[in-house]
Amino acid sequence: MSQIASPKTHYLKDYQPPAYLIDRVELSFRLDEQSTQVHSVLHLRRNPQGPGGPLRLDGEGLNTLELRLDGRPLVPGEYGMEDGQLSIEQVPQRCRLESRVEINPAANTALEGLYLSSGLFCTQCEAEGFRRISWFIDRPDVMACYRVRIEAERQRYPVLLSNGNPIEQGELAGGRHYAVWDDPFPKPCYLFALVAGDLSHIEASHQTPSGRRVRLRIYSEAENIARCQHAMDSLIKAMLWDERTYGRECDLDVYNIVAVNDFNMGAMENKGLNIFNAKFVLASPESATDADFQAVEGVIAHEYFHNWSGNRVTCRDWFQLSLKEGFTVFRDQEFSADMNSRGVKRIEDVRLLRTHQFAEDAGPMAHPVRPESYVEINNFYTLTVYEKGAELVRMQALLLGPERFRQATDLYFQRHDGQAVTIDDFVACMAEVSGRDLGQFKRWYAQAGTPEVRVEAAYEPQARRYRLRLSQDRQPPLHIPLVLGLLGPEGEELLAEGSRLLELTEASQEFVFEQIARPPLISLNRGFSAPVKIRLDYSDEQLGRLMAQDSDGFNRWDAAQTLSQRLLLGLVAEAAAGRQGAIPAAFIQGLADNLADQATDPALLAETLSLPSEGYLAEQMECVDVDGIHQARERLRQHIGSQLHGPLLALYERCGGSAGADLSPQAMGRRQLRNLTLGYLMASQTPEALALCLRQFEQADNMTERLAALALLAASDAPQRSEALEQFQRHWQGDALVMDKWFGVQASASRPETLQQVRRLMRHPAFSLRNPNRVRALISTFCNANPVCFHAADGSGYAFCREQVLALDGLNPQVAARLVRALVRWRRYPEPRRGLMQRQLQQILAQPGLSGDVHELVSKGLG
Ligand code: B3K
Ligand code: ZN
Repeated sequence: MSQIASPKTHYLKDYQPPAYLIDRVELSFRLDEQSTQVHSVLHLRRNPQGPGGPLRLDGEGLNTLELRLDGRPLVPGEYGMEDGQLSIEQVPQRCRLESRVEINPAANTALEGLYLSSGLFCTQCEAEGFRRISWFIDRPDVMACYRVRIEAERQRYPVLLSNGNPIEQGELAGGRHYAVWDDPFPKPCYLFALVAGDLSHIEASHQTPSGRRVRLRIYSEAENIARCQHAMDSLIKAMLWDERTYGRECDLDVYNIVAVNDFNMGAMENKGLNIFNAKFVLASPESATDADFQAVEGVIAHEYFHNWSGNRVTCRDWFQLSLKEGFTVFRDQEFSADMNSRGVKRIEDVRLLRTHQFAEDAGPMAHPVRPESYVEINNFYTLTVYEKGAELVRMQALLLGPERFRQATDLYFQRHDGQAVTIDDFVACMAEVSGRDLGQFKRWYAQAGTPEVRVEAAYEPQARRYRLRLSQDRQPPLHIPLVLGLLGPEGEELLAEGSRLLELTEASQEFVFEQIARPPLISLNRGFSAPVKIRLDYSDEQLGRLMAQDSDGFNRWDAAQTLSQRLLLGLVAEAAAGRQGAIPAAFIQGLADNLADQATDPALLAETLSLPSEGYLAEQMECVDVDGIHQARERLRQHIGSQLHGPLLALYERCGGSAGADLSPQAMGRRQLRNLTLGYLMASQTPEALALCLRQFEQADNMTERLAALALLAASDAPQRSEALEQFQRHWQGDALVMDKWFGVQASASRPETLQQVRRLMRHPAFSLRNPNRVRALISTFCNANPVCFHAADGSGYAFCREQVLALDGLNPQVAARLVRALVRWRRYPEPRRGLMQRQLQQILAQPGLSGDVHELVSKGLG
């Protein structure tokens, strides 16, 4: 009898409510590294809305020691155990099902269910990890109240945590002790959590507007406790923001966060007991970059916001994942925008979306925000579900306007509190409050792919009329909200209201503007109001005007990006034809003007002065010329570095001098700008630039500047390169998170010996294939952030990827499945790369015993 579910496709259209519901669960853990016993009592009742049929429970890898129904032991023949399910035919309307199982946390390298991380017991249950802990109806629409007793050896596991409130604790014989936790809120089992270990904590307290005092604790290993304060500050900011912005307050007496070293993703929003990848908790200026600080703030907030958008109101089934993830990402994006620079945050979010989500939407794994089918749900925690899902919420917020949107979210939280619901329920609240028909809008949730909007315009001087025709390529057409401005010759807004919201709902639609005195320059999709590609042929001169004059900061940045992109892709095409394309003086002058700009927010200026990444440029090519892109971009960087040496140096010096501990947006912006100018200077390859870089590496009082200098050195051929890497290693070898940065800068260097070096580093004592952060820092960085080496024409990068995917698949299928994505877009590359990538995928597929996770991605990739 097998407990391993064979891979099968699940369809949204097949949804059926559960046959049984579980009202209450009593769990009791006897923790032991190799042999933990889990005793569970499920208080079940037949679901009046259910389809009938036997009671079916999910379980995976459980050694079942005992099963009892209403106190009576079940004997073989009374139940079946097949394909990861326990089924019992004869079950009363209400009953008590007891099970006792044995599991082996030390052998759990998949990091799903109950596992050990650096001597700490911890859990990860989303999406379907609870079935690796105990027999259960493991689906989000079964919500129960939990009482959890944890028993462990006192010495090694002094801290015992679970969801909810601590209600009892005590000593036991043999050096053991126990704690009992009670969570008053019904929850799906994916939100269950348990932690046991030797942990320190910091504590704070927060009073909600209704007067509840919430005790906040962040737990970590003792040596890291000094790095937890930023996470605590972020948590309190997030609580205040959610009270103010959504009227949502914390419903708990105790809110705990635990940092663990081995974690498959960023963090997990378990009710009252968030478990975090240490990378998103720990931060100090010496050891973390500004980007790390911001990531901690964002992820802490994201998980806290889930307490309402995800926990109080949860998903009916996993097809609705974006209900909680898209909405919560939107909430965390807006939070970060309010805490930092709104304009910069929008640019970062759109860059991520356009570089990676658009790519996903154009590849073999393209799926709608609400997928219709999946084999392994863990493969659908994607940029589409998260980031595009957030854009869909953003568009609804735009269509409703801020007040109505707030009323609609109030209605959603109130109407569905304590329920497991669907995306339709969310949109219905938006529609009801606004009185708008959002039926057409909902197509966004069901269609994969990035829409394109074509723009044609005509100006009639006599009639002072401007006609704009917008056409979309989607069938049936989507409801696309596009914010538009019309600029006059001096950059003035020609529309009285400045910006206007156009709603494109037809395949092709004309918008007419009267009383337009002069031929306007159009600024479309301001603020990136819709996640689409705009097809509009601007001249370079028009882009220059938008860049200088548009009142919309996002479109100013976007015009600059389009100009650089056009230039770079032009250089790639010229080089492919054996010519050296020219770099126009006007382009360099435009940059020089920006370098001299002392008025603009430094972080925004840094964004404007940055060239599009190699990955983004690759996205713009039908058939990707990896080396051509790299060479063109390096040539341009070098040209900028030497042509603008003086102004770059001046700006570099101007941006110096803020203390590393100053984490204000201003100070962070200055560091970002300083690192960017250093990069251009280093590209010029002058001894002066190298001296600056070495000075910054040695003297920086913060990781943001030290690491940027190290990355530049690591990518260079400077004789000081190895000494710098060596020195960094000596200093940080005991600090895993910082060592990840050290692995990363080496893995991303586009140098001929990088692959060899990556292989060597895999034998470094600080590296382990079992730790997802290490794998991401070294192997994923090489495969995803080093296009030149990964796509080496001899196929060595691809073969390396295949080897690592297979090695990881036996340990941790989720991590293996993330990695294999580097190969699935093989059709976009010219021969020989295309064939070489395809062959690696075929070899992976031929491997016996492949996980469902990797199998699904590879077969879709090849299919
Ligand atoms: N909800 C978790 C992600 C779980 C991933 C499971 N494979 C973190 C988050 O989005 O907040
Ligand atoms: Zn989330």
